[in-house]
Amino acid sequence: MADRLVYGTISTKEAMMLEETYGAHNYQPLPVVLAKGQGVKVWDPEGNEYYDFLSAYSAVNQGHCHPKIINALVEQAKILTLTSRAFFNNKLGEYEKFITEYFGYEMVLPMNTGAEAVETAMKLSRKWGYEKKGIPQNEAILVFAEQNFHGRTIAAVSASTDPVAYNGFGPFLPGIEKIPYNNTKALEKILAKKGDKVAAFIVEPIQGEAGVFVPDKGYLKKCFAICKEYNVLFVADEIQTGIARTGRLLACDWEGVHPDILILGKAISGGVLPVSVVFSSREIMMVIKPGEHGSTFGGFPLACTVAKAALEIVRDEKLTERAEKLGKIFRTELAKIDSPLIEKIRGKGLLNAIVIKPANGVQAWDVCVKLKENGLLAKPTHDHIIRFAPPLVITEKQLMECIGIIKKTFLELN
Ligand code: IF1
Repeated sequence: MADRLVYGTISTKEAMMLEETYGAHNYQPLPVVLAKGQGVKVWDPEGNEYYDFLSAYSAVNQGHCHPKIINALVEQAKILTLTSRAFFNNKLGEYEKFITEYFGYEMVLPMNTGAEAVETAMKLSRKWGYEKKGIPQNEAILVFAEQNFHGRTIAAVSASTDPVAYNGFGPFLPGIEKIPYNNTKALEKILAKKGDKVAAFIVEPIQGEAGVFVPDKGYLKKCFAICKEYNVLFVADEIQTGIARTGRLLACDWEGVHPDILILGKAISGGVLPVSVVFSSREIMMVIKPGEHGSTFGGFPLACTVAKAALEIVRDEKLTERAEKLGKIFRTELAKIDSPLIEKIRGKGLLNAIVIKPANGVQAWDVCVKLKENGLLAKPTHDHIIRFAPPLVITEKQLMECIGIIKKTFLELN
């Protein structure tokens, strides 16, 4: 490992010390410091090179610092960055037309982080429930799947079944019900019982944080049909699974499901700025009246410009097709690894995970530390599951090299 400073002025050791001393300890990062990123690769301050197999949790699908996105950012930043929504601007409407046509919706509400978009979808669903479905005021119910992840806000953690996410943050939101994931009978049961007051069922098409749980084929389609039967909105949180990650533009596309409300974030901007959106029909979206919802930066000119460039890359560089093709190769090759540490391999497109069976005192964390030493960055989720999600611009040659690194790592740990 090189140890002379190459990028920036802060060494790996110094960067870790500074974060440790001055930053909240709300994360336990892998012991690596990133100083530069380009495409599928990142470098630490000393110039050591790594393949990024996390992509900032699927926000960097277009690759780090994609020149087209960066150029769009820099050019717009010289002209106009933020206006607030107190005034119109010359970028928002053009972007809203582009992005609603791109994803096939009538209207869009622009926000910033994923959590804000989830909050927006929750508020929109509730208001639709009161104004269009006739649910008595303040009695709307939102149904979520257990083991979900929808962000870190009080509303999102009110829907969480992970004590690490909600412990110590109560009291929680009323009007939230949780049912088992990948279980259409559970949805049928709760809607049969309380459907008249349920405004929406909010679900991830694949549960990323839970450990890349891919539901049974037909789950989404069946849930959508049950929701329609009870006049309940089907809301898809595609913040992590969207934007080509699973081998379709949206994970819902695998089942031909068109969510009543669609939530996107992360890779909408290619990981350059926090950009999120909530899509819906005019009939649903128009229940939000002027002044009832928004945010300072929501849909700001810089974000509109960056997001448009980022989405054009997904289309022009055929990232969806690449994710499907390379994901199949990735899972096929991983399945050939003979290691007592590997319990299960699962995923869709280039959103994959290995479930680790701890052996000889080796945990998923140890595998990730060894992967790092071998030049590939991945991180465990929920102790024993390692998520592998490279930028979708990875070439087949690079993927094969990374599969070689993963095989070598497991051999070294066996
Ligand atoms: C962290 C997890 C992933 C998301 C889905 C909403 C949000 C996320 C499906 C909120 C965000 C991020 C958050 C980040 C790590 C990462 C994560 F491990 F936390 F759960 F990806 F799985 N819906 N996920 O995945 O979007 O507000 O973050 O923009 O909080 O540590 P956000």
